[in-house]
Amino acid sequence: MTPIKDADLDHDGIVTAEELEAVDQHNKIEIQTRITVTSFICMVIVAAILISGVIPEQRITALNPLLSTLMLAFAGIIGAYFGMTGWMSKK
Ligand SMILES: [Ca+2]
Repeated sequence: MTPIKDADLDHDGIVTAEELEAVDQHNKIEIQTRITVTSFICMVIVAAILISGVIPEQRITALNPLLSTLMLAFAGIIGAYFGMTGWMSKK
């Protein structure tokens, strides 16, 4: 999970258009993977905080619509990632 910084993949001193395109594609997928992993970690952290009892139940009830939307957004990011990678591997 590391972006490529040096676009000269075969180390011949010349950066071709194909190498640039390959590095761009790789870095794009890496960033999407990071966003997805971060979304999953945030989902787990939010769920853990809600279960832990640190926040009073009244506040959780008041924030219910916001929390539902947040969890749905995280799940949407994760679902879109898997859908997109599956679709891209078929291409
Ligand atoms: Ca090269």
